[in-house]
Amino acid sequence: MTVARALELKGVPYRTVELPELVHIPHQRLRFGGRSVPAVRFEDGVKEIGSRPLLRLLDERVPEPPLLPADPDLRARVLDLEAWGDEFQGVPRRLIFWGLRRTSSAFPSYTEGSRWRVPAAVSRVVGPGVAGMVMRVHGASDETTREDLEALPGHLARIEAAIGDGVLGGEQPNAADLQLAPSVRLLLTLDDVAPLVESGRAAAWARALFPDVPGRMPAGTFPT
Ligand SMILES: N[C@@H](CCC(=O)N[C@@H](CS)C(=O)NCC(=O)O)C(=O)O
Repeated sequence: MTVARALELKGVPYRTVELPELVHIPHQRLRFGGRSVPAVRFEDGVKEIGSRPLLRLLDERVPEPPLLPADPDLRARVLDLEAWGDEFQGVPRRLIFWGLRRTSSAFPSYTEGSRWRVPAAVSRVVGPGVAGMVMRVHGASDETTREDLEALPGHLARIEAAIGDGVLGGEQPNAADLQLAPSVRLLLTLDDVAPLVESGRAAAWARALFPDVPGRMPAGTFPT
């Protein structure tokens, strides 16, 4: 979502290649020399992997609109938030797969619109196993779920403060907006967690930048 929005903001037409979860790791190694998505191959053959390196490269290739402020102090704060955002991705990622292992009926909602959409009947059977495997890849467990939920108010407070300071949520989305808003938007797909996010300005900011995100994890998935 981060890179797709950056391409759109820069007016760069692109085609999305969707890869099935887990199978993408060897594919990415072969094609991009790394194990993760997102990655981009430009028409001139230039390839890059990783949301942050990709946004730097996009600013070089298509300077307008810039994703980093010209003011050195603001730029440093945006880069700092973006770097934290790269780590913060792990929170919704771990929570969603922990939730899917427990509530596999939610799988189809997260694959809506995908060419790899999983029929409900199939996801009920294989879902918990797949979610368990993906949890291992991302280091998710009952303990990380507890830690992530307990740390969430602090993380959200940092985002709220940055919105309050105008570093996030400005007229022109910057690299930190594009990095953090998708993670907050994904947290809003978790009915148990959404009220926490809705209590501040982060929910409206994330929805404004990423209105349509598939996925709905029913309430009661996470222990009260
Ligand atoms: N944080 C990096 C990597 C993103 C990332 O972790 N993507 C996941 C998507 S599920 C992935 O491909 N993980 C595979 C792995 O790292 O094992 C970025 O923003 O580009």
